[in-house]
Amino acid sequence: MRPHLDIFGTCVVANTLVKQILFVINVTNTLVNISRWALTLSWSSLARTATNPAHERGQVQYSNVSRAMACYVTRSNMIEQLPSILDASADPPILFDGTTRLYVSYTCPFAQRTWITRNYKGLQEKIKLVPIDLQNRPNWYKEKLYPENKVPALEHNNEVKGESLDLIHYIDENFEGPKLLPEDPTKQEFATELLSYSDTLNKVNFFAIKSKGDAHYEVGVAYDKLEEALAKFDGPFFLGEFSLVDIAYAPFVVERFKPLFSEVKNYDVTKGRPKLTKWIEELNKIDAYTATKHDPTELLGGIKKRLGLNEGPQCPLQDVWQGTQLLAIDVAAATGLIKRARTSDELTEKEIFCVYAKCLARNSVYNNS
Ligand SMILES: N[C@@H](CCC(=O)N[C@@H](CS)C(=O)NCC(=O)O)C(=O)O
Repeated sequence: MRPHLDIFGTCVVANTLVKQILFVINVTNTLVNISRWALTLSWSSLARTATNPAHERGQVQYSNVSRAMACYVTRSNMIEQLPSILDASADPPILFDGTTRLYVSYTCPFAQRTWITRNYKGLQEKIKLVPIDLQNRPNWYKEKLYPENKVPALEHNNEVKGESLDLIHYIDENFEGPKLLPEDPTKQEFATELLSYSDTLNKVNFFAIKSKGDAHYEVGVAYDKLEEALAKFDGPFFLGEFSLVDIAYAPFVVERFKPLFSEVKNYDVTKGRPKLTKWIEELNKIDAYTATKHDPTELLGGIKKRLGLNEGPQCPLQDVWQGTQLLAIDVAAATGLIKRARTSDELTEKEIFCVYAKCLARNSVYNNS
């Protein structure tokens, strides 16, 4: 009988053990579920704080936490299905029907500024993106919507507004979402200065890329100014925290100038500029921005083609065109002088010398070719 009792006893102990293990598993499961539920509750209430219109939020101000959450909300919305591009054959949307629309081109850096602003503020649902084919624009765009016929343009409250720098301010001030300009007056003043400098930087850069020399000096001065500006406040961005200023510069510097200078002029704009390097690194962590990036090969290919940089570094076609223009000026000047000489208008010695020198130069060019 004893062995039978032992087996029975062992079975009872095993049964109790199994029950205890099951109990522990159940309790753990319940705890996990409770914490998940609590987490969802706090995320969604924070998300609501960050994305609801100001009047729904009442007096709620954007704290650091809600600001961070807004990014989270924006991030989750980033998996946005981008609408197809409208070309000349496309019908217009029902204009001025109360829908807020942002007209862009996926490759336009000016439009990209407004698109990043919209994304960062979590306005993907509120502001509908309407991409336009700039090479084959629909007529209704100019005729019925925006006579300037450029992108970006914003259709809002029965009005159409343009100009990227005005629009990013407008979107920031008239829509909900995290504020993209700090309250601090010193920072605001600096923002105004930097936003106006962005146009200068663009001109200097495009000019330098098109020029035949290396242009490192002029461009270097401009990027030193940016490096200096990035050191003014504590943080990787121009005003410390991410703002409209970063949005104004990012599409140009990160995706266009930096790779273009590197490829066309063999010049690394970030070399010896650690703050600029860090700024680019940090920008590339912001989904509201990265979601607007375009395929770099296609983007740079398009710009090089427009700037006439595709024929190689010396661009012979451009040389020929410039030469032809110079020749035309010479011919016009010479014809003028001949006419004056024929009407017995006295030419100065200098004028005669000029004609003579030009003839000599022309002959030597022809003889050498
Ligand atoms: N100053 C304007 C410039 C906008 C602009 O030049 N957009 C270009 C595309 S990147 C455009 O629409 N070009 C068409 C055209 O000039 O006909 C802004 O900041 O919004």
